[in-house]
Amino acid sequence: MSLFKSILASALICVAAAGSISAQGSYVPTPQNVQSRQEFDSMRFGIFIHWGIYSMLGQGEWVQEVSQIPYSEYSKLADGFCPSKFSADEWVDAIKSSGAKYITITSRHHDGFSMFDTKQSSYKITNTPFGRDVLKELSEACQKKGIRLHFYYSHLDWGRDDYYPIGRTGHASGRSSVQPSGSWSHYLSFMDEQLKELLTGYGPIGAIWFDGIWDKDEFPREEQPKIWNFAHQYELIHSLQPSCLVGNNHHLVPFDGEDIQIFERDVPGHNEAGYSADNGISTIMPLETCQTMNGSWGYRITDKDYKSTADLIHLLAMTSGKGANLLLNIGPRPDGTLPDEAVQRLHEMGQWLSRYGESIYSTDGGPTGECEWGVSTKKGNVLYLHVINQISEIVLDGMVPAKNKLKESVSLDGDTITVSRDKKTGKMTVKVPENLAGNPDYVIRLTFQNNI
Ligand code: FHN
Repeated sequence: MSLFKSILASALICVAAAGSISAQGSYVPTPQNVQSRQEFDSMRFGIFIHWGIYSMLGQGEWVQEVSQIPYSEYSKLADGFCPSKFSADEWVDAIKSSGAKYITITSRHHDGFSMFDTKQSSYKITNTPFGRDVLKELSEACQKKGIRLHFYYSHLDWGRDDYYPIGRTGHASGRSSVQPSGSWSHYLSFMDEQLKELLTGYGPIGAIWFDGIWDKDEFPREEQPKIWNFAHQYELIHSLQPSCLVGNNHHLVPFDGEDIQIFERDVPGHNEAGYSADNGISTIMPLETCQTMNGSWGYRITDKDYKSTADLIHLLAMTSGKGANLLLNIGPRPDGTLPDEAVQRLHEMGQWLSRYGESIYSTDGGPTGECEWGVSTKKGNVLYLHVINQISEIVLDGMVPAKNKLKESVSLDGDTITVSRDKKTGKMTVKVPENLAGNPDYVIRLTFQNNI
């Protein structure tokens, strides 16, 4: 992708908003939950961590399924898991240096291995030679260093007998094909007990991030809440920690009881990854886009296809322009370290955000939508134009009424920006300096007399 496509003509070709969703069912979030939604919405940038025993095979978190490894063999990886270089403090320092405000880590992925000291299963990190509870260490480091912690939690499980009937994946696990009595309700209770542990033993948790119900996609959307007992599960979470947000990466219109809408590998309104055909865009919930830093979620030893820092900054600007957070993924190595390429990008994003962060944090999506030249964000009486693709001028028509006077027009690099304005209509023509190559996102700040 060319980052600075030369666009000679001024343009206002913006992408139309996808179907918006402005109502939920009967769920009424508590005041603490509403406050937590607002805080989450102001953060704009978080880091996703996919880490588990699969990292030892270096082929991503789906290796058990993709390589059709039976559970009896795969589970032996646990006996060799010893990430001797893991340091929660080092992770949190590196992540904080990027300007990210929260971490979402896999507490249990589809392989069913718990990365915490659960009492509900012996298939867990404290039964490996490592013997340490990484979530505990991470929660302590996060609290000490002031960064919020979220837990990813898989609804799907490729190992347990009580995950029955099996869905569309996990058929090579070698599980009993005979239904153990009371199995599904047992599985639901198992998840409840684990969620109780996660929400009572690890300090304040910003969100539970569910994933995997699409494994049972033979059931229509309307039946999913009943199958997974969402009413009970979501209520359990909200009662244990009222400010804990519930998000579910089901790629569907959000269900009652959810607090965040998640988009996988696409900014809201796009569907390049193919997950967002049917989910609309909520106008009442905070939005979050998750994306990989290379092409993989879990550690893949051969995947060096890292997005450049400039591309990641574009992504952050694009998600912010849609009023969404970016949850950017890293797959740590089996020794517990973050890949060097990831650490470098964290550092570089932090450098960019330390200078331009005012145009990202605590902003809303701006009035332009997505345009050829980039996007806009806004905060109070300030409009930020994120010029990602070179253009000579930007025309803003019908966005800020003429009576709202323009007080200042500068770039965040300190350049004065020429704006001509039609006194009657308020239509503005913003002159963009030439030769922006080298700056991944040239930010123009337009300050008005009143809120926009
Ligand atoms: O199957 C998972 C995948 O491993 C990964 O966790 C991503 C992250 O969004 N979610 C699922 C696919 O939708």
